[in-house]
Amino acid sequence: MIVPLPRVVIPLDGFGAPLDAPIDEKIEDHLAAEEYVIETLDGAPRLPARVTISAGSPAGLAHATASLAHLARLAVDGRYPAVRLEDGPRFSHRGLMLDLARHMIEVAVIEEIIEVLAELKLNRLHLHLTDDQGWRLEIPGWPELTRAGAATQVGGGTPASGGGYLTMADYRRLQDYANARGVVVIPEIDLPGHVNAAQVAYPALASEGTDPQPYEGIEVGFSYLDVRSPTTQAFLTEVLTAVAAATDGPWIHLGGDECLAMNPADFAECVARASEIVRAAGKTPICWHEAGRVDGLAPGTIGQYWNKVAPEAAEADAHGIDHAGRAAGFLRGGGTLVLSPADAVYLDHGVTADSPTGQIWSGGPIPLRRSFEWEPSAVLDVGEEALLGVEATLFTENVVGREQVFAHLLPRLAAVAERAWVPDGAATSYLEFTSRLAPLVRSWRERGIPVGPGE
Ligand code: TNX
Repeated sequence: MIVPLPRVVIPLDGFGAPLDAPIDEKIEDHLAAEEYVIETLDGAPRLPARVTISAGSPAGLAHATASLAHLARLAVDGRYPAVRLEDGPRFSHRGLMLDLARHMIEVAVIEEIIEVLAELKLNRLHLHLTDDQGWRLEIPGWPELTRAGAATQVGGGTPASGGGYLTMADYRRLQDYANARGVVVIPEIDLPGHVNAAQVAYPALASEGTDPQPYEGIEVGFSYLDVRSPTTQAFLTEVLTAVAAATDGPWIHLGGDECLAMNPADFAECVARASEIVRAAGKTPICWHEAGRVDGLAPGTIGQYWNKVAPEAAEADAHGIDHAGRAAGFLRGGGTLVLSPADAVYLDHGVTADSPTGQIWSGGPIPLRRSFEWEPSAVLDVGEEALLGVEATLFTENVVGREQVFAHLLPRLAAVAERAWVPDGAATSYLEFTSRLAPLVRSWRERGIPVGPGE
């Protein structure tokens, strides 16, 4: 069978339709938006061979089409397996975060990644666009952000190889490309920490007496906005409003992570204000889980949890952070949670201990099996209704260029897609998963898509 595993698979009695059989598509009201049904039966001798697809919306039809392509890889003698699939997702948010800030990822490569997302029925692309080492989105009225702020990257930027950014036209084109494949883009402007590149562009964003310098290292947590600077106030309003206006989807990610040098009251004031600006612009804010302690967050702000599958207690954390407690803060404000447990879905980690580009900070390398064998409802002590979904991340301090990007993503992203789509009760064995994955890995390789190690 295919990846992710469909909810119901019914073998049909008879031959499967030939791969060139016509496909009948229809939208049916009784199905939820992302649900679909496929039948691949050759009606011979009474009826002509055909494949039928019904779905609750165009998104469901796109999932059905992806499933049909997977089924075609299981063909014998030029025929689909004869099956009826009845399918739909566990979670509505099934995503991948790409870090363009530490190292820019070319638009053409992002488009290739979007194809893979659609193939795995992942429907959110979160772009981490700003960090200490680079600012990667053109903002009207703030030209220095992408002039000075985009010239750097981890390990040294030059005009030929380093930095870079998305113009507003690139951002438009990427969203069109994603929308056409059922993927919603979520931009992240990381604040009030991770702002060194913005401060190099506009030093008035930093506290008086500091002199921001371009940063190409990989330490985190040192920079923060001066919440009392009038430039910061204008920056928050104008940048977030411009990003909201340029974004089709309903979400804007505000970061809120690893802000270790700012005093907690200023942090709270800044994040709360940013969340209100996003809400006033008609969007729903998302923040990394540390921001869950902020009382004034806009109602409905979504939290993204990045600590481990088994949350570290405050006493065990280097900065005394109660990770699960912070995440719970979003639920009190009427929000939900996206789960990105680092030791399962942080795909910047190596697959094996000897990976030259892999991180290990969450406790070691992350083999495919680790990305597959975890249960979302067991991470935090919250009910299923509190979980919006699951998102893999690819931070790029050490991951550079198409080859390394894909080698980190694949095949582990398929395991994350499985956790985001398939209900726990249907969880299957790792061995069974790898047998479903094999034809897809073969197909990626045939299409020239780099795939990393599987174990
Ligand atoms: C943590 S988890 C980060 C990033 C790093 C990443 C490296 C989180 C919200 N922030 O700043 O790039 O680890 O794995």
